Amino acid sequence: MSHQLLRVIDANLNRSSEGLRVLEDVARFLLNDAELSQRLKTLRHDLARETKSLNIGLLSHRDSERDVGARTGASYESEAEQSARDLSGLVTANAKRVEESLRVIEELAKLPEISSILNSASFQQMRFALYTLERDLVSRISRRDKMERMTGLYVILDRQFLAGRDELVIAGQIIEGGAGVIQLRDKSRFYRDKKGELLLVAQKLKALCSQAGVLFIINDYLDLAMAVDADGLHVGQEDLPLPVIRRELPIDKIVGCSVTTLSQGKKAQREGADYVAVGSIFPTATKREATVVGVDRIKELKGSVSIPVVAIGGINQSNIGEVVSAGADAVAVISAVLGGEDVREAVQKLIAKMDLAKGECQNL
Ligand code: TZP
Ligand code: MG
Repeated sequence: MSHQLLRVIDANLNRSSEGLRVLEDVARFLLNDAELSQRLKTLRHDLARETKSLNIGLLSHRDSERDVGARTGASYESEAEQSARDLSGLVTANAKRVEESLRVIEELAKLPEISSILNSASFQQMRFALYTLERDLVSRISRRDKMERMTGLYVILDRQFLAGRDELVIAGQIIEGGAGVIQLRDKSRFYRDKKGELLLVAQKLKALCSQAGVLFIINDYLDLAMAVDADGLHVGQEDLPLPVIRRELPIDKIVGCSVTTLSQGKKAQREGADYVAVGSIFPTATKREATVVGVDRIKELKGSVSIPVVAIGGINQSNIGEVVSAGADAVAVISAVLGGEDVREAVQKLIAKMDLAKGECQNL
């Protein structure tokens, strides 16, 4: 094989393995994502295995001092792009670096003098694996910010609890009170058949929440969540399966899943849930048929999953402290906020109790 060809292959192998190492370390240390880092590690090992026989030849022909590219400082991004780069930009830049260099090797491996040493199809396979990994990494990063906001009070705006009150007015009071997440929930048959009306409500709520920096989640309806560009969708065990939802939703949206058991929690995480809602923690008149799981289930679930755990069901001012002390990342309520007259005050009081319990946990 010619000196020039070995130099091109050497440069592109270096680019791809370095880029892969950057991506792997992002997945491992910044995202704490075992599954993604394992996939990247496997790819890095595959690459090393494919090119092992060439190592000595490549090093013998390495001539970095006389590489004209090294002096021109060739880069994949403009200076403006580099300075504005966030984690997602860093992932994209490195993924592109790997994809492009794998493509160069893939093409060169078709030449007769190389085809007996390198298998072009293997490099093509690695390139395609990386396209998927790039998407999964960017998706993970863009959902991470929303997952981190899954703390504090999560108020479910259940339309059956409004008793004629206006959704937007009530949502405004919930926001003023300091809740960080609002979910729109409607279980009535009436609106299942009149989605257009629910859509209008959802659109207005989404605009209000975005403006206030509050996460807006839709319960049950994937189509509505997509139509109003909600931050996420919440589903139960009998709704559309998580893998289907994950496939349909844009990659930056989160999905929450209701669970009662640890195995449901682990399964939800494995299938792509960004948070789980565990309950019913206490008996509740809002959902009489719900299984009551007790406060200990929160602690057990926290030990079994790494995604945020939201506690739900029968939580009010007198027991919210217990729920927070058990380790819940967020607390979801309906009647404790919508059941009374003063929504804003109810939210404030619940949050004050949560803060108190958190303070006590830290002092232990
Ligand atoms: N899922 C489990 S319990 C429950 C849901 C939707 C009801 C929560 O409402 P409340 O009034 O806060 O008990
Ligand atoms: Mg549901």
